[in-house]
Amino acid sequence: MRLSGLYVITEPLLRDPIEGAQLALEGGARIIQLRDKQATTRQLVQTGLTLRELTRRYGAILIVNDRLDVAIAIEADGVHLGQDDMPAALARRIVGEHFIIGVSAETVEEAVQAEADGANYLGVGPMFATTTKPDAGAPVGPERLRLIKQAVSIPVFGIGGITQENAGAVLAAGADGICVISAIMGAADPKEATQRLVAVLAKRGL
Ligand code: 3NM
Repeated sequence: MRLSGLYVITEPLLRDPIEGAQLALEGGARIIQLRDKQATTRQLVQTGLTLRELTRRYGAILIVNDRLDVAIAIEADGVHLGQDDMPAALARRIVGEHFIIGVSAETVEEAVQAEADGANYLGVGPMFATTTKPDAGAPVGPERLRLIKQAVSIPVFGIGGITQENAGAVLAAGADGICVISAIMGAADPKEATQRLVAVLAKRGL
């Protein structure tokens, strides 16, 4: 299955992950990432198992942030790894071919390395200023995504500060999809916010 479209990430500080994922799935999200920097491993596994059931019901993809062990344990479809997490090449040795590995890349060099290491997709950002990830660097903008897209052949998602208003600029730079947290988890009506972003993507066939 080609990785593209709307990729929604949970954030318990904004909304309960299960409620948020349910609304995003109802709105048409096809990829959900379990991300919870505060949870204990036990909590993460519990939430993950519920999200596994939920995403299966909607035929959606489930990715776990950072934690390869949790991703395997709950039978997620994949894991997302940052530059400080387990290197993608080592993760690949553990999971074999049939498991999605996503990697965060901020530069062309990181992107090329991630692809060589066996990543299936890239998250490139932050596209714009974001308060959701306090340790994110300065925005790299859609132009960086364009350069990265030209340098790799795996799907590239823009992330960071993406809204209904600026998503078009990220897609115009060649993104295969967009990842969002606050635009959906922080929305008064997450289902409607999802539908609106899905519509922006659909205009470009994504
Ligand atoms: N990673 P929002 S930015 C989780 O640049 C994450 O790698 C980023 O949240 C990166 O959609 C980010 O609310 C936060 O800006 C995205």
